Amino acid sequence: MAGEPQTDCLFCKIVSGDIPATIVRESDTTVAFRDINPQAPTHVLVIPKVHYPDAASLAAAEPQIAADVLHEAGAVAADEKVDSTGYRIILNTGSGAGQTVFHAHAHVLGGRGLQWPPG
Ligand code: DGP
Repeated sequence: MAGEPQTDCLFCKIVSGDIPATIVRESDTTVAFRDINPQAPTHVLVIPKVHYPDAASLAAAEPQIAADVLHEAGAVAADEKVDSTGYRIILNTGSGAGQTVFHAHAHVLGGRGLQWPPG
């Protein structure tokens, strides 16, 4: 069923605690944890607890939870004190755009200069 945990999904296993992660925030609907391969001094992933393959499908099915992900991304930036210097929220969508884990997630990157356009 839509939104249900997937047995082969890495991020569902982080939500369930079967795979450890450095969790920095948690809400009723989201978990935020440090990326295993950080690309900036702050690099945190915010994921919904429900399983949808990308941000667009999450937003279509569960718009409030998609809003919760964005709210938590902003809260992470404030916790990490990168909100005053600027930070980036990234929603890679599709393998052609670099998405490698097909459970919706927002990257929160900050703590260094960020170029535009991104690569
Ligand atoms: P994306 O390329 O947008 O699908 O981002 C997936 C991110 O997930 C990537 O930056 C690396 C991160 N990642 C992959 N496996 C793990 C893991 O087991 N633990 C943590 N904390 N992050 C992971």
